Amino acid sequence: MKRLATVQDLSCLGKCSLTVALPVISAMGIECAVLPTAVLSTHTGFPGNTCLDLSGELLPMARHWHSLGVHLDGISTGYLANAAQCQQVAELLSLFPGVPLFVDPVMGDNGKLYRGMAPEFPRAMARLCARASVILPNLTEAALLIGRPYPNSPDQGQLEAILEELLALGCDSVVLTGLEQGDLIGVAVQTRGQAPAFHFAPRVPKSFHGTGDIFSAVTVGSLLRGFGLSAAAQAAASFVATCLQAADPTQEPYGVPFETCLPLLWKGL
Ligand code: PXL
Repeated sequence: MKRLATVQDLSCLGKCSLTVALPVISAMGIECAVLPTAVLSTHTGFPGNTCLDLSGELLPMARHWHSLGVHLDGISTGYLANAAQCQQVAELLSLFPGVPLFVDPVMGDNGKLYRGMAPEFPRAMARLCARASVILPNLTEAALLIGRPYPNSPDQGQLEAILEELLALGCDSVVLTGLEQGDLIGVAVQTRGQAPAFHFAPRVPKSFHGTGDIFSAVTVGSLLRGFGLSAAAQAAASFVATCLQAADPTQEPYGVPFETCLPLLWKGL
């Protein structure tokens, strides 16, 4: 069985980050080892959350794994609690040379940095992206990574320029999410030296916390199961759409009912 190590927070209520990555990756028949970056009472979409920063634990935990000679097939990152953790992930990576890194640069949405993120965070995240095989930013995170203003309704040419600038950070491939075009929602996928591909599908007009984390987990799981990048991103988009269709809009901060959709992941392999 393949083994993924995922580095992200444990938000104890409000399904996102580890509480979605663990079940999703497991349902795809991949072992999911976890390196928690912080423990929060809820994600930051609820007011007044607690946060225990685990920066002091990340490298000791990784060094312990290393001392056991553990084999990893991939390392993925999600929400990191501060800029120092971006550097720590880079150090952790050097303990496991040759293991592909998948970075979801979780920083913001709708043109804004998430509450509690320091202004210097995007630059630290951009340095981590340089080490990645694949990065999975949404449009807000893409703009923050390349230091440009958030583009409202970018056209094809602008999107292609953004993809090129993201690749210039140093990663091998980009999956750019959250591209809205009328009633459609899409992703753009590009690998260095190749043409970009755009995949659009009908948009489910609901917005829920944690769907970006579900998208990343399914994409990374699909890649580890041998899918190509476009097929992996499309499988993830379709899974998120199914979860959104089943979601009750009054439960927005609690996340989507992905649990009942998990069998679809196994069937899709
Ligand atoms: O879903 C992204 C995410 C992950 N982790 C924490 C968050 C958020 C988004 O708000 O607050 C702690």
